[in-house]
Amino acid sequence: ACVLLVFGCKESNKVVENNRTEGLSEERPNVIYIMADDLATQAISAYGGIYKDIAPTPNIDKLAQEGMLFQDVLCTNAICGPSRAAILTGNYSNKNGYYKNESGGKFDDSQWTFPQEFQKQGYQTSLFGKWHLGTEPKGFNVFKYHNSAGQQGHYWDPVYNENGVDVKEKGYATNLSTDFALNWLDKERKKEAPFLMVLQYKAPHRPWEPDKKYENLWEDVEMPYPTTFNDNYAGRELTAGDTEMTMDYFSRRDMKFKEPENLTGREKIAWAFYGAKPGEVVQPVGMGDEEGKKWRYQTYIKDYLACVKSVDDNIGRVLKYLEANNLEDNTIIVLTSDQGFYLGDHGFFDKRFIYEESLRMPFIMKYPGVIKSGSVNSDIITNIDFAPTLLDLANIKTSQQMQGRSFKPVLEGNTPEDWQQGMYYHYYEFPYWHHVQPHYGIRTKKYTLAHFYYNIDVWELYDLEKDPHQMHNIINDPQYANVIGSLKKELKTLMIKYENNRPLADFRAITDADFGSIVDK
Ligand code: SGN
Ligand code: CA
Repeated sequence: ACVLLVFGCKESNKVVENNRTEGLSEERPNVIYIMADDLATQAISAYGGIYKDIAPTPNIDKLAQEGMLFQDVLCTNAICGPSRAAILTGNYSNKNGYYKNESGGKFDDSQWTFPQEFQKQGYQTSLFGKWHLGTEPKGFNVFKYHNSAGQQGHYWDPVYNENGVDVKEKGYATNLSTDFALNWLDKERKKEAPFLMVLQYKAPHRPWEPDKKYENLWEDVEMPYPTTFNDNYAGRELTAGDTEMTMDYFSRRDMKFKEPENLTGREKIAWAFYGAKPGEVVQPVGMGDEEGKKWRYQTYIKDYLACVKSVDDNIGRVLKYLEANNLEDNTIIVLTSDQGFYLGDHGFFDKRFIYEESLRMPFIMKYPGVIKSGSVNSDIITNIDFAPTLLDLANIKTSQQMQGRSFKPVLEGNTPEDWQQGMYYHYYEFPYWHHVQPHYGIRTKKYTLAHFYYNIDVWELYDLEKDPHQMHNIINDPQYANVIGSLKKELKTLMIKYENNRPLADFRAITDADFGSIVDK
């Protein structure tokens, strides 16, 4: 395949029409897949929201202006490893086997993944940044991934595994991962072949450590509060009301308390994580409850948004590189996150719930000539649809079975008539971290219906048109009896379709399969 590509097409990677070989057609665009970790749509100014003026993201916004911004890309299991596994395989957790982060297990890497297919079809492939599947990445000519803290990585002086060897680097992770990526683009890859570059930032994941230059960006500013900041969880006491992800659960490390000197390894961990358990609250001495809650939110949101600022800056570097090297026209750029995140919404941080802010993934795609610039789409798309779409756009045919479906027609502005009108969600991890009850459910344009089942039996229904902030669980409202009936039917149909229509005991057994604990970290 590479030989063909040399034909006068250097950087454009277009195979000359009459030199086609089987399996290849004329378009061989490059792909840059950028995924931040725990990046919420609320933190991206292109999506609007309360921080858009105070903490704008101009480079991500530029991508949106030149491409398509997706309003309803949803995560099938809103947590890191499981989402990544779903993205790589195009399959739900129950098919790819990676249900939970804290399984102590590993992604079954004997499975097909989309980067392997790109590589097989003659693409130069690379991965930089976070991998977090407990394995060594497959399908990449070159990789350099975060290999400390259980592959969560560190913000400062992180250890990366570079093609099988651990290397400790000096500097700030978001900048470093971009340096490695740009270096590969510029100096290392074979320029006669098209490329797939996967660039996955650790930021803005916990513990939200900003680059030095952004540490005090908003010192004198009081950040706005989300509408649902003071949610009292009425009608959801056993679900949203029984978590360890409210403003009460920030640790000393999160709140940037200064570590005492002379602590031993174990003591350091105990000190840093104080606050993350029930009953432990971290705030300056003398602060009252309400003031303390606000103070914790302010510390958190400023650090979080400062981490996002570095992500945005570094995306700007990538865009500049493409521009300067005449790579813009034939390169697809994706910007997404492994799931959404709560930025004080419902009084939370973290993710996991089917509730909107963690379910919704930022997703922006640019592909000049194919995607109309400045377009916005609101079809329901999920993270298992990414792999088939990218392969489709690269004209790679595969016999691999994926549960996801290509949304290439959506990108071209022609949503198929039979496109999905609802999506199936299922989260399995419990109780660590954050004590969120395992649940499954269906999300349509109008409703969210969920069943929380581990050691409770609670159904919830939200009317997204009347109650977009999901404050009113209307499962017992007789007016919705018919709606509930038909949603339950649709949910069942999806569970059968995705081969996950199993007894609750089976799901609970998945949750119970061994998991790590706070101390192990
Ligand atoms: C760590 C975090 C949790 C977070 C999980 C999962 N705790 O355990 O807050 O929910 O990662 O994140 S920390 O204090 O150790 O940072 S994920 O991105 O891997 O899903
Ligand atoms: Ca994540």
